[in-house]
Amino acid sequence: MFETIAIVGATGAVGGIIRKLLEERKFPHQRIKFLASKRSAGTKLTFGGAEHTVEELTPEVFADIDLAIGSTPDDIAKEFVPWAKQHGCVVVDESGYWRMDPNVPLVVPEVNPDAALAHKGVIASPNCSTTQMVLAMKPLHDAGRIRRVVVSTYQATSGAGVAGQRDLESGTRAALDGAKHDYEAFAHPIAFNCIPQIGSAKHMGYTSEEMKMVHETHKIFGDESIRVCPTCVRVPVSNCHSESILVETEHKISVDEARALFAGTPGVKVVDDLGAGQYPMPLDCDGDDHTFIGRIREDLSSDHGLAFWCVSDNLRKGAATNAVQIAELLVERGATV
Ligand code: 2RA
Repeated sequence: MFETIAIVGATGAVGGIIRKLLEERKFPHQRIKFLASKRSAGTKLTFGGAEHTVEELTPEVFADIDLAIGSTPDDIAKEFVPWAKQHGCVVVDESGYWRMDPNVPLVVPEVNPDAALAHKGVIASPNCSTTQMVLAMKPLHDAGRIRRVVVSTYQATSGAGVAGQRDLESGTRAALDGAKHDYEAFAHPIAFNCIPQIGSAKHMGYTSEEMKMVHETHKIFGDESIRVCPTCVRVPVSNCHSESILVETEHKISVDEARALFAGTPGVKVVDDLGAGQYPMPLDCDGDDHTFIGRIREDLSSDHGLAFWCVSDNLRKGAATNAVQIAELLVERGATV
């Protein structure tokens, strides 16, 4: 068990969900601390029926913390993780900063749990768009070895933070009223629109968000031969990312086999009855820790291809839930120091 645990970025949207999950899932601990920037220090939060005061994130605060779960911007994670490590505190980090560091395992507990056990003080949780995709890929890769993935994402505004969700609401209201709206989180209107750019231009016409899906998938599966072609799009949805995924496997997997494989995968729920209008949709998956899969069908354009639709709550499994599951894994496997 970790005696003293902490949430870094405790006042943010994901930090709030981490707090709720630790409480709901009765994460074992004796003491808990809530850390945030100087600006948010002093905020009162409730946990386990008691009121807690948020403390400022400083190097010294880690002196008596055994496990920290961090959800902060990359520049903050770059700074605080070495402070924690110096004090022997294990960090599960939700930011993008440490994910591709060769000394830091990148973990989705249902996919590569063993990687977490080899940690050197820091374990990273993947980007939300990668997490739900690799969870869906895992049973197919085990059964038929995935060679190629073509994925198009339909990413919710919550992926751009609370300001993104605010932009969707106020931008939609303004558009309906014929009023002008200055967007905070997006470079283009998100109301009644789709924006085919998430992140910055990065590599050969692909964005940083798209290249995360490529590199993080390779790292999680430990297999750089899987070819990934992503297109990431921001859509006017408040929460839950959707993905249209096409995989090509070395050994053919039928639709029935795929449905059974998905149904037997922890963390996955199949909702797949086109005739009855049943398939995963963001509004139905909001607040749920599962990754939902539907529209499972054979690829009409190749012999070993399988197409499906995948929806997951990007703030939960795509962020908070995955981080808490990593921490639970460390406790279960006794890898607490
Ligand atoms: C997004 N994936 O949706 C990002 C958040 N990490 O913008």
